Amino acid sequence: MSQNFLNYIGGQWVPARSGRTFWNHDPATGEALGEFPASALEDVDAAVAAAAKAFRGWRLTPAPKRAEIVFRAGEIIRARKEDLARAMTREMGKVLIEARGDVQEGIDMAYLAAGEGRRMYGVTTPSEMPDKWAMSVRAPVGVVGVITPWNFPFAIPSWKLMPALVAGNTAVFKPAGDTPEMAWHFTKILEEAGLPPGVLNLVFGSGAEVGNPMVEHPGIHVISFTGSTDVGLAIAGRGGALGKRISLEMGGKNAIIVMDDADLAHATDAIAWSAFGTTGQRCTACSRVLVHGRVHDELADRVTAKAKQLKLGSGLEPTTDVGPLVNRSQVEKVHAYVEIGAKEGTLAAGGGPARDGALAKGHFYRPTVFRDVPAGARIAVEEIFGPVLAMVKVESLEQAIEINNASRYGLSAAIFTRDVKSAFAAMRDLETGIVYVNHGTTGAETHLPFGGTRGTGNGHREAGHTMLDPFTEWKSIYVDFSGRLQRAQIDNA
Ligand code: UN1
Repeated sequence: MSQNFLNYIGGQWVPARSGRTFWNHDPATGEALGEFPASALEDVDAAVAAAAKAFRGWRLTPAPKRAEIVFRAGEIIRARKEDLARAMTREMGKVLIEARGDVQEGIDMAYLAAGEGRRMYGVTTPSEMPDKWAMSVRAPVGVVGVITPWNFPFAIPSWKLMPALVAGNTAVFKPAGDTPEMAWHFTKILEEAGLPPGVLNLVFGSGAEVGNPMVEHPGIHVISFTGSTDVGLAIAGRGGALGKRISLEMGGKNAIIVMDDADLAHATDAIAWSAFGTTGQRCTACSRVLVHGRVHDELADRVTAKAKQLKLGSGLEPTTDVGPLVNRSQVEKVHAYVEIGAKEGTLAAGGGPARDGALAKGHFYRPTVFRDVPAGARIAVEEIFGPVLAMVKVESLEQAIEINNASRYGLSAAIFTRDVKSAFAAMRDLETGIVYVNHGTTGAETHLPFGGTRGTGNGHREAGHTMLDPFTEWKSIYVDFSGRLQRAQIDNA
């Protein structure tokens, strides 16, 4: 049963001005799910105007009151967790337990961000002059533009929009074309929670027709983007030239290092979960294992056996381990890499789409393992964003760390070892935004900063105690109560 959905602009649910629409589809069955406005510049203009208007009142609403609305949204999300998770699995394919986890991140983030409404600490410091008071406070930036991907269609909008709104900004939100329905639920819930009209505006459509006009729009002051490195860098270039603040979360090529003293059964479970969970479509997914030469063959055998056991199917089936890829072009991209990999390493599991029986209608791809892959091979270096794992032999921890740090990306890395010296050296020397010890590369918790180095980001961190940083300006305030001219750096020198 399909449904029609509308943009949300200035507190009204409205179609695209052009009347054009697009559809989202169930990647497990190909079924059309819903019809959404295919918006364009004029819709972005309307959304920015509504956000600018709403900013006047919202920024003056006390932060604890703004935060209460976000808290209420968390309560609504919690009450609807199961329905939201099912809608997510239908819309983008990940298995139900993972979809529940994605929704849970939204709940966690709502409660965490709501708490900031009663903190949002500033800093006071003594003035160098007598009878003068000095402090720094956070101020909202204005209208923020939020552009989100399909792989975490609830968690990622939560990381961005909840802190942005608590901080007193208003927002224009453009979700990925593959997962508009989750963005609709997210927005509807905030409306129900009591968000005033215009504070959050939802505009569906493509990157070219909605995303680019947002980046160009003089009324949008911050762009917060999660997605591919190529698109992110283009946004940074254009937005930077226009003087905007651009906060980016982009690709990853996350490695798990396995030392020869590691618990290989534990490492195997963690590798399989990190590499094939969400069908490999996490920025944090493990796509390469840097394994000590002494245990490479044993670990490769174990991981291969595990990959072959995983059951493909609809994410709604409780027995399914791995759901479909999100769309056909992802299948094509993944398969192109697998063909490259076949020339670079030894194919040990998977290696092609799965089309038997009920799988024929969906975008399924077999969990794929390559062993004996050279560290410089394309499948060991480039982001694939699918269920493809490259196992690379290393001779030492130093070599593993060097390979990890030479990557274009720097989101997450992990080490399996029983040796405290290796663990602490890895914690110190791995140049990624997230490091795990005896744990896979996925599963970041919302109350720690999330983001990466090098091609993964541009220095910003989302969530955690850093959540307000992309969405606030620091304002330093001096209050002189001396009643006379006082000249800093001069009268007291
Ligand atoms: C992402 O893939 O962009 O750490 C987000 C994790 C999840 C979030 C992933 N909590 O794997």
